[in-house]
Amino acid sequence: MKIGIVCYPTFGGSGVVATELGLELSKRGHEIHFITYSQPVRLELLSNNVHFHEVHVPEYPLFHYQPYELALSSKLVDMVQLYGIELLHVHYAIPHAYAAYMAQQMLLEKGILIPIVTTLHGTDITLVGSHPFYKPAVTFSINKSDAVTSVSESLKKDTMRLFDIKKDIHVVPNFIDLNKHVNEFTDCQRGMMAGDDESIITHISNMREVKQIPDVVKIFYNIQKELPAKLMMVGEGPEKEVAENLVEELGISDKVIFFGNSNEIDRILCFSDLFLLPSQTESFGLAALEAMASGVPVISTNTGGLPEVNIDGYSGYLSDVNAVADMSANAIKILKDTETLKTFKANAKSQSKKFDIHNIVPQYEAIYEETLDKL
Ligand code: GMT
Repeated sequence: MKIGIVCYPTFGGSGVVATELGLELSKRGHEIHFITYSQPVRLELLSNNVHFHEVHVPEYPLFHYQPYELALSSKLVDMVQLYGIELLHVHYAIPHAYAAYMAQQMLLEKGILIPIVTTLHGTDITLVGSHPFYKPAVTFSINKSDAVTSVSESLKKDTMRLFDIKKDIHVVPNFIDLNKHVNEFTDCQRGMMAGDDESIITHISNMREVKQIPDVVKIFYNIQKELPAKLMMVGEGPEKEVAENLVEELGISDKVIFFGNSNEIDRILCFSDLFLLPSQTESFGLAALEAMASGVPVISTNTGGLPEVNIDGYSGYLSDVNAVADMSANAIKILKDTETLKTFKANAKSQSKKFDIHNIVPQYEAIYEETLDKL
């Protein structure tokens, strides 16, 4: 199939999933066209089967806001015609599903029928999408998509509860390429980051408010009072400064490393002992799955899709949002005993196998085929 993928090209989970999906589909013989405003961060290699088409939004002083949806829908129309793309898979409803629908209508005028598969990722539904400003457009775009998928059962329920949805929503969980998470480094160069007796705790996110960044620091503060430890903070976002200030205030600057955005997530996870994800909400928690695939147990909240990914008392622990004391106690429970840590690490790895890319990508292929057959 010739598939056009529209996504946010950033470090955010939806962009990562879209990119990894495109790359795997290309390995399975499909021709993939990424159409977005810059080359997706995890898309390092372009090939015969993987193309990238940049959406330019010309600056015009009359426009207070430059119209990205308009530029995207025009680009979709052009690329579909030029490359004979047969199906559009858009990740994140806003504004991608909306722009794709406009492109579909323009192409129809030219006698070309192109189906749209929309994947809902979370914040497009739970945070931004349900805002009264966007709700009518999001509801319309979802209902007009030819097929709709969501990354967890929990997100499907939220979508049905928050919007007037007439479509069936297929749950296709996020996935992981386990081969990429084989730890290649004999000692992961762990010695560069921490002493032999120190546990390494990691948090990776785009550091927005929903990630409860102060809770990450507070949990670590409690841990390091009980056992020697270092905290690796990976990512960039508005709450990073809040975390830096809190770290300073708590007097633990020598124990916390801020990495910024990184393309070496596998390497950082390789030397990590525990992953913290105390989010307010999380439709899936791809970062937690990536940690587990590297054999890193997860201390997370029990909201959204997290209980579908992290199993309480097995691959890590789940607590209520803001339950800092509980999350700290659970973290210490795992870390303070070598045998317990070893068991949780093995369990985390084993749980991640449920989300093996080779089992999940065929589910998308089946949806594409079914959608094309219905035309
Ligand atoms: O959570 C983020 O920081 C990025 C965000 C996004 O919109 O790309 O992630 C959402 O989609 C990911 C991929 O499906 C999920 O793993 C995340 O749980 C989800 N984030 C939230 O629901 C807050």
